[in-house]
Amino acid sequence: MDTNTPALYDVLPEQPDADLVARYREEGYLAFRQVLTPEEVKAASDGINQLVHKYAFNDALSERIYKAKEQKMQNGRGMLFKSRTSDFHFQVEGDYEARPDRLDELADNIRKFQSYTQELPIYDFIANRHPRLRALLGAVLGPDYQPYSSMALCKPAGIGAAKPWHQDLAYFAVNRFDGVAGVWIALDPATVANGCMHVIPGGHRTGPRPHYWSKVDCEITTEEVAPAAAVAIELPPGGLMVFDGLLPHETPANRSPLRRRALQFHYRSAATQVVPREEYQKKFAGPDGLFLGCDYSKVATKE
Ligand SMILES: O=C(O)CCC(=O)C(=O)O
Repeated sequence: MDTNTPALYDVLPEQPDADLVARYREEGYLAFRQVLTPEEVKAASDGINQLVHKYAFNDALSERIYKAKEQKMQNGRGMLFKSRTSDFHFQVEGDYEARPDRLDELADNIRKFQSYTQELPIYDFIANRHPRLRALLGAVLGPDYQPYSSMALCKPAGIGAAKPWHQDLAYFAVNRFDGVAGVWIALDPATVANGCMHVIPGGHRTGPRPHYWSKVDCEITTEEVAPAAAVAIELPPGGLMVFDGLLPHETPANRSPLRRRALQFHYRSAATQVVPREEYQKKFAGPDGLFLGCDYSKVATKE
């Protein structure tokens, strides 16, 4: 197995073979440049604008939550629009001022979309019925895997904030950590300049790492992740990365003039159960039994 070059391939096969699955187990991720068609990318990208136009400042459909004043953590500051009938919500980037008379501009300044799979048929198709993605997930998680969450980060041109080093399982309340995978799909060219994914190959094998709330977000310290070992995964629109829930990863800030939108979905194996947070916190713990993940009760608020 060639582990000296990134686990980045052109085509996602119809049925991943044992070598690909072995590489996933070894390195904690696989990336493919060509997965969604240009039409699927366009529909998924336009969908973000459609949802912003449907929900933002529409008091019948969504409520507005604005935490800027009490929120010290940079990545939790933007205005949040929350559906009144489902868990769907989206949040504006940092200090960007959302205005009802500038919805196109607002759509280009969204930071986060959450619980969006059922909002549009294109998201449901990609998340749950895309044949090659289903085959890939079946190969790495086993048959009867289940959806766990949908949460996508977008990085607006020029102001897109960094998502610092973290493991996704630092957030997810499940009872075991060997059967959770994320799928990250580029909707724009994702480059180092506009904030593509960076991973620590094989970093999932060390298990849970300590996270803390910084002034930016919940993150692993740089001593814990050795950024020199990181690999940048640049992907064209429609390219996809599947990665282990324990793989340390980050995306840098976008200071470039090009936006970087992405979709993200998480899945769990049939053997993995969702459990109460107290039970999960006892497992995502160090030798002293202390929780190592992202404890929302400790989010920094303004002094
Ligand atoms: O899309 C990004 O910028 C980062 C996504 C990510 O790492 C996450 O949501 O956990």
